[in-house]
Amino acid sequence: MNKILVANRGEIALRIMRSAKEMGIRTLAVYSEADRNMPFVRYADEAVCIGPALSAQSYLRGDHIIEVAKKYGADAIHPGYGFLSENADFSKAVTDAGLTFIGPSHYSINMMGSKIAAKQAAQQFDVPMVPGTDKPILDLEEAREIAERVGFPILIKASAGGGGKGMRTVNAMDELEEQMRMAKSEALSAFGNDDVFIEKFVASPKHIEIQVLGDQHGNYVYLFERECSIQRRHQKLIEEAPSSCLTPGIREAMGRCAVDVARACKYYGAGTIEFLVDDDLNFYFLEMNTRLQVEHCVTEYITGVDLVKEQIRVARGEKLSFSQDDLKINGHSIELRVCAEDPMENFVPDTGSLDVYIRPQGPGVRVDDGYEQGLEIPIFYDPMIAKLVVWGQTRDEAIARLCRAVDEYKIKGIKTTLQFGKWAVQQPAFREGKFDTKFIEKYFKPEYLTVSNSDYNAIASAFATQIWENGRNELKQPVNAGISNWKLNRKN
Ligand code: MV4
Repeated sequence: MNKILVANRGEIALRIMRSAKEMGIRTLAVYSEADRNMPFVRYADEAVCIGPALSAQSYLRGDHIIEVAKKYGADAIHPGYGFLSENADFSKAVTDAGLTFIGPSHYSINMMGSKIAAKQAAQQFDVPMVPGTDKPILDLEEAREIAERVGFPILIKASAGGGGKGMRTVNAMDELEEQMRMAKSEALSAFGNDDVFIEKFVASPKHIEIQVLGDQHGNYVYLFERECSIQRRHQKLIEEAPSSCLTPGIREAMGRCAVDVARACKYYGAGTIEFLVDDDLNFYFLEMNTRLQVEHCVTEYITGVDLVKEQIRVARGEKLSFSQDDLKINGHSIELRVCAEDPMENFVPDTGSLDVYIRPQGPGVRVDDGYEQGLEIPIFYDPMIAKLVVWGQTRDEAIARLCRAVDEYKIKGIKTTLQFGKWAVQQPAFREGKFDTKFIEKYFKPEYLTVSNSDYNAIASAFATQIWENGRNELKQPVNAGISNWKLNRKN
C-alpha cells in the first residue's frame, strides 16, 4: 500500500493521515469547496477538490471518489466515520475497482446494517439479547402476541435503523396499531425498507460498547469497553474507558460475546459491538457499528494500540500481531466532544469563526481537531470541532486532567460544549459512576453554566485593579485575547 485516499474531512481525516505517515504511506485528501483552507487538506501529500460544500455533491459521491483514487494513483481508501463508511455498496465498488477498502467487507456491512440479520447472527452464538423478536413483524396480530409475551413498555425498531433512528415506544396495547403503522411508514421513507421488530423497553440503561479487531485470517481480539451513556438525542458527549461499573468477569463475558458477533458476520478490521447494560449488570446486544468510531481514542489510550494502523495492516492482509492475552487495561481515559453547540440553548448548533483557538497541552492530554484559529465552522457538516481526550493513572486523575484541560482550552467566536463537559465530570453521579443514558435529562440545567453575579463583581473589581495598576498605559491584551484564568474560576 503506497497511497491512501482519505474519503473524509476534519479531525478524522487528519487522524488517519497521521498514522499513514508514520507507516510511510502517502496520503491523498479529497475536499469540498467549503474545506479548502482546512488543516487536513494541507497535511495531505496531495489534495483534490471533489465538489461543492453539500455532502451529497462531494463527500458522498462514492463513484467520483473512486475515480479520483485511480487517477491520482491511490491504492486504498479509508472512509473514516459517517459519510460512506458504512455503505456496503461503496465497500464493494472500491474492491471491484481493484483498490483496497480500509474497513470491513460488503458482506459484513450488509449483515450488520440489518438489525434483524445482526440479531439472528448473534443468536447463533447465544449472545444475550433483550426479550423480543429477531424476525420482521408481519402483521398486527403477531405484534400483539409478542407485546403480550414480553410485556409493556416495548420498543418498535426499524431493522434498517440504528443509532436511535426509527424507534418508537409503545406503552399499552391500545397504542400498538397506531405506532406500528407510524414506525413502518417512517422506516420506509427514511431507509427505503419497512421491516420492524419488537424489543422489551429497558428503562434507563447504560450504553457500553466493546471495541473489536479482526483480521482476514479469522483471528479476533476485544479491546475492552467504552462507557458512552452521557449523550443527548443519541449524540454522545462524553465517553470513557474502562467503564467504572463493570467487573472483570462481566468485561470478559461481554468481550467474548462481542468477538462472537464479529465472527458471526466474518468481520475484519475495527468494529464496535453496542450493548445495553441494566442496573443488575445484565448486558444485551444491540447492534454493531462497522466503522472506526469517533470515540476510538479512549481505547487507544488504555491499550496502547493505534487502531488506524491496525485497520491498515488488516486491510493489507496481515495477521493481528498480538493476541487477547497481550492486551491489558492501562489507566483511564475520558473523551469530551467539543461541539459548536450552545448548551444554554438546548445544544443548538452555533455558527461563526474561531476568533481565538488555543489548545490545552501537557501530560495526558490529546486533542484531535480539524480546525485552527481564524477558520469558520461550516454549517454543512457535523458540529464537532475537536475531541479533548485525556489519560490518567486513575479515573480521578483523568477527571482532574479533563477539568484542567478545559480551563486551558481557549475558544472565542463560537459557543462550545467545553464548560458543559467540565460540569458533567464533576457531578457526584458521574464521579461515583452512578449514571446512565438519562444523565443529562436528569441532572443538567443550563443555569448551572452561567456566571453568577458575584463572579461578575469579582471580574469587575479585578478589572478596576488592573486599570489602576496600569496607570495611564492602555490596558494591554495578552496574546490569548483577554481570556484570563480568573474569569473561568467559577463555582461549578
Ligand atoms: C433500546 C433502549 C431500551 N430498550 N432498546 C438507542 C440507540 C440504538 N442503538 C438503540 N437505542 C436504545 N435501544 C431497548 N430494548 C434504549 C435505547 C436508547 C439508547 C441506547 C444507547 C444510548 C443512548 C440511548 C438513548 C435513548 C435510548
